[in-house]
Amino acid sequence: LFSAIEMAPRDPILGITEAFNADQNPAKINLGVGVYYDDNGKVPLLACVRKAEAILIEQAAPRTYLPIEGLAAYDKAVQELVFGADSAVIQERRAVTVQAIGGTGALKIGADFLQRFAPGAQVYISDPSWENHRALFENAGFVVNNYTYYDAVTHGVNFDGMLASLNAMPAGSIVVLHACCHNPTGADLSVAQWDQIISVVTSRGLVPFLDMAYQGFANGIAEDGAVVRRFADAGGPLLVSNSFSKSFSLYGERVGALSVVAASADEAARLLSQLKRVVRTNYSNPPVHGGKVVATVLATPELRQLWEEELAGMRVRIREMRNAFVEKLKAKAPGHDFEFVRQQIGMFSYSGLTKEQVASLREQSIYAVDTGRICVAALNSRNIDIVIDAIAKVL
Ligand code: PLP
Ligand code: TYF
Repeated sequence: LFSAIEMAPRDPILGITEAFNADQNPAKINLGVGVYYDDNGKVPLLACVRKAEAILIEQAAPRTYLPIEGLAAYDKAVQELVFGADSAVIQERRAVTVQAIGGTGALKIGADFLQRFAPGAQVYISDPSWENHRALFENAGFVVNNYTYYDAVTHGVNFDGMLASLNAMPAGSIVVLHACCHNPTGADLSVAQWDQIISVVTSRGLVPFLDMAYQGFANGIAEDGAVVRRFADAGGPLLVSNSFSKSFSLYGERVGALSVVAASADEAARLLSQLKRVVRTNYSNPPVHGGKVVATVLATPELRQLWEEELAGMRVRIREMRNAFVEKLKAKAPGHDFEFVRQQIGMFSYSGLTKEQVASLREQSIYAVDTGRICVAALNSRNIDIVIDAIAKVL
């Protein structure tokens, strides 16, 4: 039965971590995977999370099954975070939210749900996008296409190209959009550009699927979430996957959610029943701990305040690293212009480094993605000079 099975290709990003882990050089640096490290090079355990966990341990609650759609307090808190507590979609009970196993799980529930009710639609993802977007929607049975997004010359968005792509899609197509902190490029749309995108998506009858894995890492929690609210206000169907892996530094707890906006409360109830069916036939119900931690933080004013401060700290530190990267490279490699790294936003930068240059960096035990994507959130005051020297050398 199994003898003819071939090796599956490695995940291009997680494969880098495997190679990094196997590297014996104590000075190795991993700029591959999208994980936030603090200035000591450690993945932080946020103080708001520690405090919420202390409360939960004190409660010593039994570990019963959660409902299929997850912890009610979590779903409510997520919905308010994503859409705003005073939003029309919440007031009118048109939004449904199910807890998911990370942002990936949320995308998967959404993909399976759409495949059931829009099997003929095609999916469009940005060129380039997070690698898993394509695989995930293909696995759910969709044909996946690219829409124009990145402009390698400006290191920003090819906005006219993106609009042209959207205008060429058949009505009913599913468009996966990065709500903020585009992965892998770090190139985001401006507020005015989003307005145009929302208008085209709505008027052409496209189905927007917003993926928000980095809320709070661009300009702030409310600022980054504003695009979701504007889509919700525009009417029409809307799917939103969100993840707390990065914003709560809870990667391994797998905490995310899928929210879907319906046309009416009645439609929303029917959608929820179908989403629950997808969950039930995949993993029955989600895990308890991460959802409780996030729900506790979001619903407890002091902890929520602390979270917002800690998230702001991560956001500011990444921005400092962008500035340091640009300034230091300007000094070490004056013939090269990396000013665009300052304009890019979130954890990543499409640095423009070629595959060959990335390979040369790896010989110095510095790991980046073949595409030239580097995780700016993995730079710190101790490793940045080593990275800059190595980049200057390969340029
Ligand atoms: N979507 C994007 C754009 C991402 O970069 C990630 C990164 O992990 C995810 C979804 C998945 O989130 P999670 O790790 O919570 O599954
Ligand atoms: O893009 C990244 O690095 C993060 C982490 O299959 C990640 O989103 C990468 C690959 C993957 C799952 C998560």
